[in-house]
Amino acid sequence: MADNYRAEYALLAERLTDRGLDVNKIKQRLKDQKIETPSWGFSNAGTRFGTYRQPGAAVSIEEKLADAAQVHKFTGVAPTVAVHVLWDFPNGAADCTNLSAYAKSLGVKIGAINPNVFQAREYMSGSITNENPAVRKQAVDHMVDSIELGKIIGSDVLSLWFADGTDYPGEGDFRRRKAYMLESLQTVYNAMPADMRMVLEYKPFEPGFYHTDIADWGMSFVMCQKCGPNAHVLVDLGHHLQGTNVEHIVAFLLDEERLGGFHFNNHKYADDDLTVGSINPYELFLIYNELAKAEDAPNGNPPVAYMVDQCHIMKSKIDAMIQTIEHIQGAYAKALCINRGKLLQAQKDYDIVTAEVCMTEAFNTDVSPLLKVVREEMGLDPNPLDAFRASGYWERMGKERGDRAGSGGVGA
Ligand SMILES: [Mn+2]
Repeated sequence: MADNYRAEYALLAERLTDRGLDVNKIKQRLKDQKIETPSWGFSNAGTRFGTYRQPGAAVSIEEKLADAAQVHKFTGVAPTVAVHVLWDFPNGAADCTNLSAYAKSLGVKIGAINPNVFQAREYMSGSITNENPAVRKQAVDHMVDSIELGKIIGSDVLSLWFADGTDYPGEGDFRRRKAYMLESLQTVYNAMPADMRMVLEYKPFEPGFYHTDIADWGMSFVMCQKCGPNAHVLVDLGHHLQGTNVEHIVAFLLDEERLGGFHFNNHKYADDDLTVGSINPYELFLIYNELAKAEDAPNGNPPVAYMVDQCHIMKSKIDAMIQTIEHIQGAYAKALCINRGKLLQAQKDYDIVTAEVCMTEAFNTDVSPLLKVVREEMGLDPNPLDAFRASGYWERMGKERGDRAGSGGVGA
C-alpha cells in the first residue's frame, strides 16, 4: 500500500492548528533538533557475560566516525559524535591529528570527550576517591590530558562519569571520599578553557553495589555548584532506581540552570542501556515535555547536550542508532503537539482530567506523517531506516571490514 503520509500530514496539521499550535514552528524545531551519537555505540561491546561480535563493527575511530556519519546522513539530526579517550585514542594526541578535518569530510563533528578513569587496574578501589594520592593524581592527570585532546579535536564538552563506590559497609568513609572527589573535580575544572564545560554524571549503584560516590542528581548538583558555572549535571536515563520521576529531576535542574545534558537509553531493571523509548516511551515524552517548555521560555540554562549512551549488542548497530534517533524525534514531536494554552488553564482550574488529557492527547498523536514531511523538506528520505538498509552499507562493511575483535567498551 502506498505511503499516504502527505495526506495524513495535512489532516494532522489541521488538528494541531486547532490546538492553537503553529505547525511551521513545530517543523522548524524538529529540523533544528540535534542528537549526538557515541563512538562506542558503533564498536563491538558486551556485557559481563561476554562480547558478541558483529561483522563490520567499527574498530578505529575513523570507522566509528564513518558509521556515525551514516546515521547523520539518513536522519539529518545527528551531526556530532561523542568520543572516548581510552577506546578511541589509545596513542593519545597522535590519534587526534587531523581528526576534526576527517570528521568534517564525512559531514560530522566531534562532540563530547569522555575520559576513562575506571578501566585501569589502578582504579580497582576508585579513581578520584582512592585513598592513594598517587592514584587520585593519575586520574586527575588523565582528565587534564583529555582536556588537551579535546582542544585538538574541537570538543567543548568534557563528559565525566566515575565508577567510584564501595561494595560493603565500612569499606570507605563517605565524607573523606567526598572531600577527595571535590578536590579532584575542582582541579580538573580549573584546567578547562573558558569555552569548555564539564558535565557530571551520577548513578545510584554499579559497579559498587553498596554505595556510589555520586549517587544521584543532588550530589552531582552540589559538586557542580562547588566547581563553578561551567559544570552541569548529566542525566543518564538508565542511572535511576525504579520509580524515579526523571522528568521532575529534569524540570528542577532546568529551573536551577544546571541541566548539562542527557545520556539517552532506557532500562527495565537496572542500567540496561536499551534503546531509548523502547521500554517506557511515555517517560521519554514527559521528559521532552519539560525540555520543550524550557525552549518556549528559556532561562540561563546552558545548551543541553543531547547524547545517546547505548551499546547495542543484539541489534544491528547502525539500524539501532537510526531507530534511536527516530524514537527521540518522536518524543520531541509529540511534546510539541501539547495544547499548551488548554493545559495551563486546566492547571489553574485544578481540572486534573483535562490537564492529563492534554498530555495523553499529544502522546497518542501519530507524529510519523509530520516527521516524514520534515525529512522530505530537509532533503532526506522520509523513512531513514528503510533507506539506510537499502543502501547496502552494513553488508558492504561486513565484507570489507570483516569479523574483528576491536576496541570498544561498555556504556556507562
Ligand atoms: Mn552514561
